[in-house]
Amino acid sequence: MNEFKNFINGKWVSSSKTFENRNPVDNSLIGLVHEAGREDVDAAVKAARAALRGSWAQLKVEERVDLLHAIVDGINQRFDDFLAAEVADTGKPHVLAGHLDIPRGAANFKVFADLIRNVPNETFSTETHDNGRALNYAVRVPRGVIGVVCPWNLPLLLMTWKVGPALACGNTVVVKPSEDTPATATLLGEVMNKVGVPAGVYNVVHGFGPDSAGQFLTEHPLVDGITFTGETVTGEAIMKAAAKGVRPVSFELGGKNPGIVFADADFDKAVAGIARSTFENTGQVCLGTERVYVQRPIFERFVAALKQRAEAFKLGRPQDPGVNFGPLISLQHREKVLGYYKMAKAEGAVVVTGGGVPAMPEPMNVGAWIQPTIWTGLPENSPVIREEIFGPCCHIAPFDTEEEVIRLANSTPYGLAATVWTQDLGVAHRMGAALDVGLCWINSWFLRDLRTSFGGAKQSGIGREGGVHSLEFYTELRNVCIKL
Ligand code: NAD
Ligand code: 6OD
Repeated sequence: MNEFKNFINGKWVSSSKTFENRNPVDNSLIGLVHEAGREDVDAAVKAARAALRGSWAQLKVEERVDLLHAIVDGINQRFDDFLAAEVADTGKPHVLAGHLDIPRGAANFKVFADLIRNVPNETFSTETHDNGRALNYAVRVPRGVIGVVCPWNLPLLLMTWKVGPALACGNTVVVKPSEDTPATATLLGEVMNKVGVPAGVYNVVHGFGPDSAGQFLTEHPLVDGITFTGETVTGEAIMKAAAKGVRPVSFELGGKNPGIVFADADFDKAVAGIARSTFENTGQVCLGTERVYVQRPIFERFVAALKQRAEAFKLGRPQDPGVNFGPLISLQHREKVLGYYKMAKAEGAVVVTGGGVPAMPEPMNVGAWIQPTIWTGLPENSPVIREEIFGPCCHIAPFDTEEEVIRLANSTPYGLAATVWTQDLGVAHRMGAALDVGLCWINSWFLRDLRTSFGGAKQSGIGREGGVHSLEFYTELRNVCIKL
């Protein structure tokens, strides 16, 4: 039986309380997770604090950079273990985890290791009242102990997206992985020890949110900043915890992202692009498209073509050849998504395809499988169009003018991402300027350059991470002023 223990100060720490970790493909038991109590979280935070002032602080930047590169090598050497662990936790196809999750898990350390060597600092020469001069220069110092609270959809990728810059900037971390995906964060502890990252720099505490490790971590007074990816409502709870002690937060939250297809778009590329943005990772991508707006002249043709794509997905065991569609993360999440499937029907949606649970052979028949689903015909005020579902589904509506689609796209409290399909450069630039989002992809989706800013507008987040933008949260800027 696998056991996922807490990783505190470089050691594996058991707990008297455990919970089950199940594989969503067939609901089989993967292992038992040791749930951290308040005292475990306290020990992890104190270990992180000691390393922050001790072993980690004593390293030169070059030595830290070398260690980050060693972590990259360590992940790559155990690529198959990370792949197997991520696939077992999430049920996602091998091909997806092998191309996206695990390589990005390694790349997130490399990009910030490379960046930290080349951070420019500002200096100002100032005239003084006595006709002398003063020199101002900025020093970046680590923020401190960072609490990292993670979701389950891209577990290693999204965790390292935070741990990479945090460590590069000289911070130490306590990570709380999602209760649904404890494996890769745990495995990373083995890599940290193997490559010689000092004890206490990287810690992992397992558990849930409220009254569990998530709450204990975010409430801990010795945590200097909290970076969180997850639901907007969870962000609100964490923000309350962070208010005590006025600790800064960096939030990547929910979305209800529009996909906009103009009549002049390259039709086949637009269909393929929207199929990917709607259905990749079984729709469990924060950047995913759940509202599609298609210009009227191509509306019917587009709906038919997307239906064909949705019906062509191959569901099955992650490792089987050709499989490109996995289950949802859990039976519990499936209940939530099916709730929206039922609501869409009750509200009179035309169910273009899907709408339920597919027939799967044993033993997958008890897994968290769901059909890719497309609707049309719902009013814009339907909860199906307004609320984040986080499943493999979208509603498609026609539009006539640019002004109309901008109004529709922006009429939500979220503002994470948009994908726009057009061959008109003028339209592309105007949409980039008008859409109220943190990320606007034109003729593409989830095309990431890790040096660019990442984050959401409105209720989709606070702050930006990525490249130099990560320095805003992971360092404090100190100005030193010297009277010459
Ligand atoms: P979630 O908010 O339910 O949980 C995320 C993490 O927060 C988990 O580790 C959970 O245990 C913890 N948590 C829950 N309540 C807590 C509390 N009160 N205090 C401290 N920790 C708490 O999110 P999820 O279901 O794991 O992930 C799906 C959500 O994440 C979706 O809304 C999705 O849009 C969002 N997401 C956003 C981005 C982004 O970049 N904007 C990326 C991925 C996922
Ligand atoms: O690519 C990234 O850096 C990133 N944060 C992706 C988020 C995906 C959300 O599910």
